[in-house]
Amino acid sequence: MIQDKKTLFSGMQATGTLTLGNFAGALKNWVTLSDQYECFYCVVDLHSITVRQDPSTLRKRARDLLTLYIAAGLDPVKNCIYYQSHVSAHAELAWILNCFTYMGELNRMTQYKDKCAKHADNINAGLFTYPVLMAADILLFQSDVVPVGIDQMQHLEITRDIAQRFNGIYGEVFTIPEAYIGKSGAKIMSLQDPTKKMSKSDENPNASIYLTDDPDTVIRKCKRAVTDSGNEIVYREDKPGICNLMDIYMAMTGRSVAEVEREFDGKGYGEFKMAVGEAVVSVLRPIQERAESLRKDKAYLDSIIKENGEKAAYIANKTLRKVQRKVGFPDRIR
Ligand code: ATP
Ligand code: LTN
Repeated sequence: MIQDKKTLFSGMQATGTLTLGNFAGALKNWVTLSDQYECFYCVVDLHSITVRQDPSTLRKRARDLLTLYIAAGLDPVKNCIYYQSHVSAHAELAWILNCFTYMGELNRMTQYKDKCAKHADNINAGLFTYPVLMAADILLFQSDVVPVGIDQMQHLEITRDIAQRFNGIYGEVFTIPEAYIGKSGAKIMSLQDPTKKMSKSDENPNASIYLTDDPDTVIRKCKRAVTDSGNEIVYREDKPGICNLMDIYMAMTGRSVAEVEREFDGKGYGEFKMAVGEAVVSVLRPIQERAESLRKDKAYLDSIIKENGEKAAYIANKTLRKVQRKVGFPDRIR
């Protein structure tokens, strides 16, 4: 098979309900890019257990996440949407790459430091080697591009370093991937504290808009969003609350800073917040409706899960076998 398209890989953890940050920073771009690339969209459930999870909740969230990928507009026939835990090559390559990654490199990861501070009672080895598993995800598929939010840039850098190190020893085994960061929405901040990233694991439900929020909830959260003193809608460093709402509005409507400033020239915060809320509702509503009908079609979802899992495993195993041969593991006897 001659493949003329480049390869795209990305994933999300099934650790909670997706937020507008996940949508604006990642999922929205996945949909935009999906026609141009051969795409793999993974529900990274192996990563999820680096933080303690309730088993039945994790299983449900993983299925909800996979459903949302499709509901957001990813065609599961053209794109390979699957569970990481169904493809054992992820864990196998991660082990090998662990042996090509230095403690010092992992020690510098800011997400690791943040998670340690947040989960001081469970600083496990998986949390530490999390970026190596992420590198394995990406490198297994010889990915060219990885669309993520800005917070994942450091993990992309270490992935490139590991791949280059491996290639330096064994020859051109891995494609060196590039991050893709969208023009708007790459870092949506908390609605309650615009200096902090909007995160699905934030305890305060008013800090995040969830993709499952109904219209009234979305509007209420936007109205209550913390804003700055003054009343102008301008994109300026001393106005982090307004900048964040503008980022959300731009990500939802595709408009530029200048267009938004012009649109709300002379208007107050109240009117602007209402417009942001309405823009979010109009994007979320169709996704929620599609998710609702998909959830009812159990047999369809199951068939997608099975077929895509098998396809991902087939492709991933090709890279894994090559790596195993390179490092000197014995050939399989057929
Ligand atoms: P958690 O709170 O469990 O750490 P999270 O909300 O940070 O999760 P992830 O699963 O780590 O979400 O991230 C999934 C994708 O969403 C990644 O590409 C990440 O960069 C992106 N993303 C997460 N939060 C934001 C945000 N606030 N703004 C933009 N992109 C984001
Ligand atoms: N660490 C990522 C999730 C993730 C990922 C990946 C993203 C795991 N493996 C591979 C892109 C490509 C996060 O968003 N927290």
